[in-house]
Amino acid sequence: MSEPKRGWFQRLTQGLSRSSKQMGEQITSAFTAKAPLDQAKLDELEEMLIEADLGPHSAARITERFGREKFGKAVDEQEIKESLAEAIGDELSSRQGRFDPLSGPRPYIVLFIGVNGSGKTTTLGKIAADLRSKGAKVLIVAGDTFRAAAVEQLKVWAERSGADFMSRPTGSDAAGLAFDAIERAQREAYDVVLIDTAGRLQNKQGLMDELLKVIRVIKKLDPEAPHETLLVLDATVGRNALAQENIFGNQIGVSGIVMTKLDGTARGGVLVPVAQASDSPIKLIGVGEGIDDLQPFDPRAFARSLVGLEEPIR
Ligand SMILES: Nc1nc2c(ncn2[C@@H]2O[C@H](COP(=O)(O)OP(=O)(O)O)[C@@H](O)[C@H]2O)c(=O)[nH]1
Ligand SMILES: [Mg+2]
Repeated sequence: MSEPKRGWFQRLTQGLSRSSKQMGEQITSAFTAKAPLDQAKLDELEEMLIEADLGPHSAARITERFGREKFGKAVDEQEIKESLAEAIGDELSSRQGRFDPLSGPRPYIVLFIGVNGSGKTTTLGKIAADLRSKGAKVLIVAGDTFRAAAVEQLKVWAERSGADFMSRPTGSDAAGLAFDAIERAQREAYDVVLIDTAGRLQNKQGLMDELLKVIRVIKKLDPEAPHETLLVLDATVGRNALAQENIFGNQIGVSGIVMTKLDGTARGGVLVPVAQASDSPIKLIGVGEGIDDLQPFDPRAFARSLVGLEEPIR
C-alpha cells in the first residue's frame, strides 16, 4: 500500500465520478459565459462546496482564496477546476499519512476499528492481499466474534489472499483471541498481524470498553503495539463520519483514517472536514469493492479527481 498501483489515478477518477459529475455539472451551469467573476458567482461556488460536504470552514476559505485570485476576471470552467483543485489540495496537504507496515517492527500489529458496515473487514482483506502479493507473512485475526457471518467473510479474504487465519466460536472473548494471535505471530515470525474488530455491541460504551480491552491485552505482549490503529469511516454516511471520528478518536486513539466507499457518494468532499477535524492523518481511501480499489491517500490527486480533472499533477 506504500506504492500506488498501475492505473490508480483512473480508478480514483472513476471512483470519485459521482462526486465530480455533480460538481462538474454545477460548475458548468454556473460559469457558462466567460463573464467576470462577481460576488453572486462566488456565493454560488461556496454553496456548491457546502453541498458537496466540504464543510462550511473549508468552503469559505476556498471561496475566499478563489475570489482573491480571480475576482473581476473572466474565468472558464477549466480554470475554475484547476483553482479549486489546488485550493482543496492545499486544505488537505498536511493531512496525509503513510500506511507502510513492512517498514515497521515485526510483527507489525494493525487494529481495524469503526462502526458496523464501515468497511473494516473489506479493507483488512484488501490490505492482506496487497501484503501477500509482496511476499509478506500475514496473520488475519477475526476479532469480530459477535457475528458468525463476519468470521466467514474474513475467512474468504484470508483464503483468497493466502494469509493465515485465526478465529474463535461466536461470542468468544476477542481480547483472548488477540492475545493468542500475537503470541503465535511472535513465535512464528509473522511480518504483519491484521486484527478485525466488532463494530457493534450492546451499546456504544460496551464497544469502546471491548476495544480498550483488546488494546490492553495486545500491549501485554508488545508495549509498542498496536503499531497502527486504523479507523475505518464510510464516506456515504456524510457528516456522520465526523461524529464517528470524534468518538473513536477520543476514546480509543487512532493512528490513521481509512475513508471507504468514496465511489458510493456524490459527496466525497466529506473527506475534507473529516481530515481537518481529526488528529490523525488520512492514510488510505476506498474507491470500490475490488482488491485494487484501496489506495494510499494522495491529497493533490484526490482534489483533482474530486473536481473532475483528468490528469494527475506531478
Ligand atoms: N463501493 C464500495 N463498497 C465498499 C468499499 N469498502 C467496503 N465496501 C462494502 O461495504 C460493505 C460493508 O463492508 P464490511 O467490510 O463488511 O464492513 P465492516 O462491517 O466494517 O466490516 C461490503 O459490502 C463491502 O463490500 C468501498 O470502498 N467501495
Ligand atoms: Mg466486519
